[in-house]
Amino acid sequence: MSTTTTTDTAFADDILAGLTAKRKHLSSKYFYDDEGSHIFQQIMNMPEYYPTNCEFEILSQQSEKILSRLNFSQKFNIVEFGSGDGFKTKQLLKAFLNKAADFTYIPIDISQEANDILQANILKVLPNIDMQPKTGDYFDVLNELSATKAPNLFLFLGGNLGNYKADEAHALLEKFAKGMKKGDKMVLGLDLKKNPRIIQKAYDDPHGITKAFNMNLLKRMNNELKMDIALDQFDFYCHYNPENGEVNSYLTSLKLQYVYSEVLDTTFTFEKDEMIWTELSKKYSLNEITDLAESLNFKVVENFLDCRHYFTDSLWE
Ligand code: AVJ
Repeated sequence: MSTTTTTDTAFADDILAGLTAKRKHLSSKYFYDDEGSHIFQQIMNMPEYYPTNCEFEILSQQSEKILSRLNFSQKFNIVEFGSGDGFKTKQLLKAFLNKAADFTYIPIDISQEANDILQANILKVLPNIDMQPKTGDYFDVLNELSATKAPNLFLFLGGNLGNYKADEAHALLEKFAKGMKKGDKMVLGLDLKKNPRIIQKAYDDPHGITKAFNMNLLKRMNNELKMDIALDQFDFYCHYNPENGEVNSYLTSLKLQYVYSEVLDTTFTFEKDEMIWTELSKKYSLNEITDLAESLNFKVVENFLDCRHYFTDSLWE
């Protein structure tokens, strides 16, 4: 995920709406300013945070198998939504090139800077790749591409879909589907249900890095909305519920407190122990994935799992 993609007013409006709601909430999409993206890198380096390593393993070891299931007989596009630094995608691209696959790699990001960094990273190891990064909105680029007749492989990796509530996830995939033509395929990275302790530890980490990731949003509000939130008066809490596969994360107020925002010209009240919901990270079963795909008129071609069966790169058609 890239750095701040929304205008300041959208940020201000969303925070205002979230903090005036009966059950307060803040959107995890606002975690990723420069500092937040840096903290997320640290999360991905924690031993407890397994998804990154799992997906790296899958793409390192099974990309040839993924390629063989595509059945594309002509030059195709690999279109990636939210590619980050390309660390994992590089494994797939490398394997595809080794098999002499003929494709154009089209990573889409709203941030020009993210695209520049990604391009430099990829070209360093794969200098001969045909790469055409697009800067802009996912769906604008999708519209552009739907005019071309080359087959497309869409990549939505990293388990990012898990941050969307069920109806939002459905709506997002529906929009992807609208930009796809017959024969196009998509690889979705999805985190799987597993021993609840493993999931709990990946989010409630002993290093306090995930806490810092959440608290950074308060820092961001202090800076951008001219607030004076006392960071030590908030704590972080998260909980994995194995019955519905949801990790829900919160910032909790340690006392009754009032915080003023100059930008919003509003004073917010936080009760002692009041929770501000910050993030959903949904974990799926393979059956749920099949149902989700079918509800959108997709077919699951194959699930590519890591050796521990913690994560899937699910190939849909
Ligand atoms: C980037 C959305 C996949 O939900 O696992 C990591 C973000 N939040 N630790 C996830 C995250 C807390 C991450 N995704």
